[in-house]
Amino acid sequence: MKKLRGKRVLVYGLGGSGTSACRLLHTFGACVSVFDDDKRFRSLFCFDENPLANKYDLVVVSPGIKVRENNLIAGFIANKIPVISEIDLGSIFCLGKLIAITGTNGKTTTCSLLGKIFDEAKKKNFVCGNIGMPISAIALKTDKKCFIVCETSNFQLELSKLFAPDIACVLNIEQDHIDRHGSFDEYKKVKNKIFQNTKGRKKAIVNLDDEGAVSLNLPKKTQFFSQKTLKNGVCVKNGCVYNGKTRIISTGEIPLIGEKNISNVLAAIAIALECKIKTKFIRSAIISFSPPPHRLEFVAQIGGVKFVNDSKATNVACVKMALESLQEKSVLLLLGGQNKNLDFEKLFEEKPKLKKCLCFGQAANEIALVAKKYGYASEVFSSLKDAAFFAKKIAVKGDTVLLSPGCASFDEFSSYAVRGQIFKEIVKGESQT
Ligand code: UMA
Repeated sequence: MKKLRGKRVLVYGLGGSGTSACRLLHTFGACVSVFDDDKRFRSLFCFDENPLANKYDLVVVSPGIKVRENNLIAGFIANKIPVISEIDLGSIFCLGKLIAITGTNGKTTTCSLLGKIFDEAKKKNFVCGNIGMPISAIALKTDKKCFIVCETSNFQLELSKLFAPDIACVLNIEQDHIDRHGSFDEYKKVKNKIFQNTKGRKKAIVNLDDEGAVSLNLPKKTQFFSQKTLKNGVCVKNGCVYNGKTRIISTGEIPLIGEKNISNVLAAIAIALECKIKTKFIRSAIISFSPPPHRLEFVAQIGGVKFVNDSKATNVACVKMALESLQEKSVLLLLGGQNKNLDFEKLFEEKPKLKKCLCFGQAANEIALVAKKYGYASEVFSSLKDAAFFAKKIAVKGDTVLLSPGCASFDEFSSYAVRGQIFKEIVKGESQT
């Protein structure tokens, strides 16, 4: 696979991953053509209008390409052309220790914390993948001594065959991306691909407390971490994190909100220890860690009303987690966006403490109907802006206005980050109606 000189390779999808893949392939002498369903790319000199008519040696697919019912991909496979994912391509050129972290929620937090632990220990590292930096973009900067922390999404795993992390970690599995995969079973099957090449000295590290993660087809020698006491491995005992008999840190020193975040920290610790990082560096990195934005991010307290931005909560499980973690009594919850065929009953059937649901965007009516079924008051808005301004108007002292949408942002915004930013601007009065 590494011999690419003179090979005819098609890159499908020209976002950040696709363009980085093109550069990498070009560096190794491949003859690169490109295809994108967005016809604006047609003017590129290497754009192939009819890729099925040409005999490619290899096709590299970007994560955003939906594989199910995609005639082009089905055509390549039928023509026996090898089809791989962008993480396959990038990872085979990476030197050093490759660490893949997946899970429905908490991936970015765990990867960022692990990167910080390596920084603290002065170990060269790259934090890449779904977090934003394609692995193909950093592959050639790696060396034998470095660590590559790859946030790994289902979209990246779906077509992967060659991705073979030295450490593969699963944080948790909940319902997500059902619109793309068709069913929860299929979603889990794709998640399981993180272990498809885990053999020999390669390690699997898994959250023992998460039913979904444990239900995967785990490699024999999987190493677990848990918030309950374990004989071996990273766990919590009497309010402190231990690795076997060695005390690492008190849970009170962890500057992250919520139980799920404790599990994310345990994962980062277990991986760091596996990479032989000293406890003192792990500890200092955790204590000084600030979580990435848009995750239960405190925005402001105005007139006794607390505003929290959790725009990264793009699935129902994440909204549940936000409400459990905050434990506020009077919440105005902003929910909505583009539903991924997720089941909102799972949120309301547990009777969360909510004052009102303010539902916005494409999924607003659908969510409001479910809320009503469970006896919750709700209002429907066409946009996040309208919902947020309304929340500001009706909130009274003691309320918490929480944006934890449970949906993708793409009906209204280019990303969850833009959605969170706009919410913050509205809260701070920097955005007008
Ligand atoms: N395209 C098609 N056909 C399609 C779909 C897309 O041709 O059916 C084309 C688009 O016209 C566009 C290109 O593909 O030109 C976009 O490719 P892409 O969506 O793979 O975009 P990238 O910029 O490469 O971003 C991807 C990830 N995007 C997705 O998985 C949707 C980014 O994750 C990731 O940060 C980046 O690679 C670097 O590795 C984003 C994401 O939303 C943040 N991830 C999902 C999530 O976290 O829930 C999985």
